[in-house]
Amino acid sequence: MEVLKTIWTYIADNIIKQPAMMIGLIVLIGYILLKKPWYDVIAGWIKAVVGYMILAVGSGGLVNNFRPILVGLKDRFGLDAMVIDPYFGQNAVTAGVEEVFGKSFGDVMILLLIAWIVNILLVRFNKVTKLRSLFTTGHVQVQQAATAYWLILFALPGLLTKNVALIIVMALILGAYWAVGSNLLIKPCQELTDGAGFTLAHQQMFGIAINSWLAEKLFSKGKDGKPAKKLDNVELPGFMSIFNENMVCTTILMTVFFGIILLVLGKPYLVEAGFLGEKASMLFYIITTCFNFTVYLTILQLGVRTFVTELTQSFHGISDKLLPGSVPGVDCAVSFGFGAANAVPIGFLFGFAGQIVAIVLLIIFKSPVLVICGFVPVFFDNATIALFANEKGGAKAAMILPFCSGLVQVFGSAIIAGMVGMAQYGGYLGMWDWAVLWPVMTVIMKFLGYVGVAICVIALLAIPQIQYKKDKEGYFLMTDDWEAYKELKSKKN
Ligand code: ASC
Repeated sequence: MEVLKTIWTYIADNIIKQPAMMIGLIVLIGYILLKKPWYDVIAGWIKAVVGYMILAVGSGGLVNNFRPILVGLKDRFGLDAMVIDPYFGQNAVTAGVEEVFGKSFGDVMILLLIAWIVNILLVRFNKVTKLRSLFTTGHVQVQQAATAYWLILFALPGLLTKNVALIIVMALILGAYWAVGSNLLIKPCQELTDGAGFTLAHQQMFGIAINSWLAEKLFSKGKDGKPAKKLDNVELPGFMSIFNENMVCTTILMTVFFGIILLVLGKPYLVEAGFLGEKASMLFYIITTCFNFTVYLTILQLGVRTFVTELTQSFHGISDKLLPGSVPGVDCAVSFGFGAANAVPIGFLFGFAGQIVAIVLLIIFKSPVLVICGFVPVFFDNATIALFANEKGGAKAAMILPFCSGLVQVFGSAIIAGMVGMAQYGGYLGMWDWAVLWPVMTVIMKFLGYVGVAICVIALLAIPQIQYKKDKEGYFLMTDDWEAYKELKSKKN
């Protein structure tokens, strides 16, 4: 047993929790199964790992540079608030799970392994389950396993003394959530990327699906019945036309936005917190910091371009031989390499506006739990939602829907984290699915016990069945052969 645990810890720490190595391994296996010459296998593996590492430099740069600025607001104004951010959420679980439930964080990693096996099995038997996608984003799986662990222990405290039942219940719900959520986004991703052959496996999968649906239903046609204008087609007049260029647009928007926040934080605070040298120029500090946003975003997109083709080509090996009809589920940032580039900063800003409105309302109504925006939900969730909303419903959808997402991220997180007692440990995951879907499931399980667990799992697993019923011919074709799928659709229209 000890030996198995050591092996698992080694694999978990070095591969599963490291998306670059995980993607590399998938590419390696895929190309070997495709019987590619060994040098192509090695080259593909290197491009996949390096590409993903580049992506991680971009997204890590964004997170590490801009998260402290947002969190700084909390310190600057002495707010006793919880931060909604996956890393703060994970810290809260690590700090609190032992105190509140007498459980150790180590159990979370076992949960992750078993839930992932559930995901693989659900895809392996896709003739029955109709599930086609495999989670590969280990770092978010760790954060989600940690949060799910807490939520489920809160809902079903009877499981505290039943270790095996606990793991089974959790793995079923989490594994089903991974498989069903990423499966929901296969069609939107194929449409966004014109058949690149991946889906998203992240923290706002239901959020994207619901917002894409809303975008289509509410925004796809203007008042005159014509298709709504997409962000890429909005031609701005006069000096505003400089916003048409993505790099310029992102830089200006972010400089205004973070510039204001940095000014609000003020030089004395920035110096004291170690952001800025005492003699340094505030003006140039703002310019450098804010321009870095565009730099990291551009790096991120380069990373995506480097590894996506390798991943999707090699995955044919896996989907031919091991998991028929499946696609890999990847980080939401991968979608930033596609669609309207301006949707990314626009979604971020409107999501932020929504979060701020929600936070002000929490203060006005004297909510017992106060929230401060975390960079990861406000940026990665809302930028991604805007990207997909723009595809389906155009520019208006790309603004209004992220704004509403900002509201629900704050309200949902405040309610659930207050209810389960995570708020007092300073953080909650805060991403869309964890602010909306998981709170709903937690309440159902809290009130209905094991019946509630059954309802959640059955409801999740019913979703792909409904998707399949609605399009039996196209359902598996869209992952097997995108061109043939498009032909089928155009014939039908
Ligand atoms: C998350 C998380 C991150 C980011 C990253 C986006 O949820 O934990 O580090 O989003 O995955 O690329």
